[in-house]
Amino acid sequence: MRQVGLFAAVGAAVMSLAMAAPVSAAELLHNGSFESLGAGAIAEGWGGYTYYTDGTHTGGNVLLPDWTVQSGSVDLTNTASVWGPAAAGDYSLDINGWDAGVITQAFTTQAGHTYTVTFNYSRNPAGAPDPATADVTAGAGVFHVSAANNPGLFGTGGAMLWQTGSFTFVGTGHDTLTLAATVPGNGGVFFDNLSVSGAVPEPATWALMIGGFGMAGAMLRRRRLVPVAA
Ligand SMILES: [Ca+2]
Ligand SMILES: [Ca+2]
Repeated sequence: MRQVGLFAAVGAAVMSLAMAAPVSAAELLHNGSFESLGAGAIAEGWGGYTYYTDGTHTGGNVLLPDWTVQSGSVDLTNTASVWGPAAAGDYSLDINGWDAGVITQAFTTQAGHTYTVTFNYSRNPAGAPDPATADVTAGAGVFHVSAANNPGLFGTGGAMLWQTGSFTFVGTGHDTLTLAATVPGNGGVFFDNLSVSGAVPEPATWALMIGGFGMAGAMLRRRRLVPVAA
């Protein structure tokens, strides 16, 4: 019983150290590639899916999974449509649904640690303004997307091309990623493949973890030397 208790105590100590350490390159975002449509989502007449603030689109009452539509509306479009191919998977997002959309996703960060936001962006090949613009923000970090009508950079209908955007921000403990259209209308900047990657452990944290494992091993070795009571 004492042996089991010791294992449990050492295990808990090591686990708490491991949990205190930032995980290298951990993905903090969910549904950043817009592959989850929401249970019961039905494609609309034009082939895609429009999500509104009240969780509705023409095909049914379905929320955009893991994201909150704060204002306006956004579209998800299929890779095989005029609004394709997607940068990753089968779907990508037009931040201008039937009007300028704003979506957010909140996540937990470690205060003072630096995080990296990466994403692919393009423009609606069926009538986006020139340029289509949108802002990606997280903490004090911001990326102003401007996608001009340039087929060399963004392709054409059914043959979309994608560019990569990236910026960093310092975590405050609880942060929010926001995608916001900054032009009106039903065609805007396209997004796909969004990622917020976590902090890399600092040398001091690694030393603490390795020390913890070493201490656990020493405690177990010492315990083995004590004769077991009959
Ligand atoms: Ca995707
Ligand atoms: Ca649209």
